Amino acid sequence: MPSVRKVVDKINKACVEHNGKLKFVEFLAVVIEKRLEKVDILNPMQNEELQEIFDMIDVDHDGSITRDELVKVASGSGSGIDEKEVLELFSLFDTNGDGVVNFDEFKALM
Ligand SMILES: [Ca+2]
Ligand SMILES: [Ca+2]
Repeated sequence: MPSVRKVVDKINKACVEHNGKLKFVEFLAVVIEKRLEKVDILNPMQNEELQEIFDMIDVDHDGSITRDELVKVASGSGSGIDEKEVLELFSLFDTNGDGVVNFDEFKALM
């Protein structure tokens, strides 16, 4: 998926520009790298931290992340990711393909 690689570059650039304050964007980059490169994460995030990020994306707090929510948060994060790219990323998150990402799926990404 070469376009996803491009998204990772964008995200990494955004992280540098925002001085590492974009926790969610940083998380995205880690997950994508792991899924695409099959690398082990040296410092996986703790449950608490993951929950914090999950809640950030789960705007209506119904316990699952929809495409719309991810698009809203990702495109509002200053990362420069556009909607099409977010939708591509969504399929990496939604491992069982039911159209939403729950916390178990989210956790399993780490
Ligand atoms: Ca939700
Ligand atoms: Ca799912």
